Amino acid sequence: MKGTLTEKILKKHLVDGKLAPGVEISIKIDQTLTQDATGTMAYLEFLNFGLEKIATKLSVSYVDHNTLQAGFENADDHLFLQSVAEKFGIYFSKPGNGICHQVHSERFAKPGDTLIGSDSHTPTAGGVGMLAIGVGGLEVASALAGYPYSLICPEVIGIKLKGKLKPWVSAKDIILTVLKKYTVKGGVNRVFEYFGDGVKALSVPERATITNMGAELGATTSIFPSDAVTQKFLKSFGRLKDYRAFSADKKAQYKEIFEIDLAKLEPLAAVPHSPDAVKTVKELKGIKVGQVIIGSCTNSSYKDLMTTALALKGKTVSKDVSFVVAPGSKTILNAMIKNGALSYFIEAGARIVESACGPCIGMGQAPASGSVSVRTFNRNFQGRSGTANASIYLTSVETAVACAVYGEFTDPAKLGKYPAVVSPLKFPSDDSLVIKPLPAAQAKKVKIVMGPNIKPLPEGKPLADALSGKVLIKTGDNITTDDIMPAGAKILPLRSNVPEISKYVFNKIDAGFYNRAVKENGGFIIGGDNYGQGSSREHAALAPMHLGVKAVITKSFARIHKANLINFGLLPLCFTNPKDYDKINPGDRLELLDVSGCLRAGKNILMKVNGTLDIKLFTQLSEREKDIIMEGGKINYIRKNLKK
Ligand code: MIC
Ligand code: SF4
Repeated sequence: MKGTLTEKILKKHLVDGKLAPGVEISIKIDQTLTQDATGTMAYLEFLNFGLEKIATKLSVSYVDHNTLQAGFENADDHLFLQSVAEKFGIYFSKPGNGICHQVHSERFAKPGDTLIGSDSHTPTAGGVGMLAIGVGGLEVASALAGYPYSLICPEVIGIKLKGKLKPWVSAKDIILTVLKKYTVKGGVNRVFEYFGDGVKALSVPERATITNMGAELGATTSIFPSDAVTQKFLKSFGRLKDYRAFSADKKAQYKEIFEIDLAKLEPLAAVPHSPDAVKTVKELKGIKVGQVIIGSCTNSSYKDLMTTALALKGKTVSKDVSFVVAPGSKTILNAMIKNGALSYFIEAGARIVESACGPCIGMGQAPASGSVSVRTFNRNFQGRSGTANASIYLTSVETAVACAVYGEFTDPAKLGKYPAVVSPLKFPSDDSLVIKPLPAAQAKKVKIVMGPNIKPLPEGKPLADALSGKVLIKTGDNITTDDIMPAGAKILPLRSNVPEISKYVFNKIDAGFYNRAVKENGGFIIGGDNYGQGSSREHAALAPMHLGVKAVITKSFARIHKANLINFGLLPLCFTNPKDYDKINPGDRLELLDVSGCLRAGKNILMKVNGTLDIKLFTQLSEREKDIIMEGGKINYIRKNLKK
């Protein structure tokens, strides 16, 4: 990794460990971000430490996920988040201001600095040259309390971009190309670093589209250099002072290099139900489309929206398509009102929704039964849209507009001349939905507001020496945290209430799970490869823990979910021989003996299945992680350290 951007930033922030891929290191965190759906837990966790103020240089609390207020729950959460932000010196971005990642890039991201965020798409800020990592809320709470962030030192993969994209082909097609090659599990403990002459031709929002969807590789993060393009971007948001030039050495050493000739790319789409199931738009030609949505933290920048608006100018959306636009931030929405482009949407027949995550997380706009929805988002996991039997395709805005106009998959080049979008030299700055940190004396007086839906965190119990129980569920490969702990308009408002949200664990793939877990007083989860990919939601660990799940045994884990399991005292175990996965069935009785002894000694753990068969399990944990598991989770562990 010598000479890479990643090495440079890690070196500057290293607190503990050696920069050697595969070993645990700890780094200083400059900035944090949270969003409301994970933020309430993160701040409840922070409050647990009993501190008076935050220790980071800059922290921001966004409200962008739970903005549909069908009951009191979400509004109560917003007030809780605002009061915590005001009390502890955190910026607060109110509902309607925009999607956390889009706003963070525009207003706060700083080249060369570190950021962790309780949302898996935090790497979006890598478009500005920041080392930005998605984590569980408890990691953010710890960073707010001044603790360094620990991670496996990543390998660095170089993605060399050569040449220039053709008209109607865009940044989304670049990241889909990378996803096709590396797949949803190809990025674990890796950073994807972009370089080459093709980088110059990409604006910051285009770079951010790529680093954003790098999350779907399961990567630690993705990053672009900071150059004249970055400087122009920061200047347009009045932040020239945050600019610093920053690039990898000419002879930077990458683990491997994947070269992409941009001129050879063509419009692509991820087909149901995985972001790495990539096909060309040509292959999909003629598939009828019922809904098209432009938005999400992947593709709702000024460039995205202007390209859409100009491509639509004078055209009308197909009568059989519901066309929805969710601008990424209020700043962009306002810029489009001021330059008149918003009316192109209106005249073409678009439905404009709030600047928020909205349909991306199943908060409204669920498609019709069995229909096809084309979205510019980053995830098309089955059921995430709110309609289990809908087919969700992920594309660029260019392809999405073509689908909207023609009502079926169509090569966007058919739309005519490619619109040339020039970003404004200066965006209007508008702080009407941002609350800045208060002066200390005022902050001290703020009272934390907690509505009735905000329930205390469940307490972790120290690790027992013997674990026994039944197999509650056996899943296949690539199970997402959306499968484990679904989101959507009905379940998301329960994010601050673990006992209530626990009723929905695995609900979409196994409706009987909750009752079984309660009847059996907990038990085990068996998973395949890449278990827990996707979202950073801690609830996918917290809720199973609340239901008495004792350990999760898989072929392999996704990075953030594994850390979340550890943070809540749940043992992440793997089969020493992956074929043993086939020997276990739902309902089998499992017994694990001398668990802590084996853990400490770094030995395999022996598991008895139905009292007869012996299976060997292992776990890869650092000494720090072992301590956390022994204590029953990171909150107990930090409390103990604070006492010391
Ligand atoms: C997502 O895109 O899945 C989310 C919703 O933004 C999640 C966070 C969450 O579950 O609250 C993520 O990506 O981490
Ligand atoms: Fe929001 Fe979707 Fe981005 Fe997650 S992926 S932060 S839900 S817009």
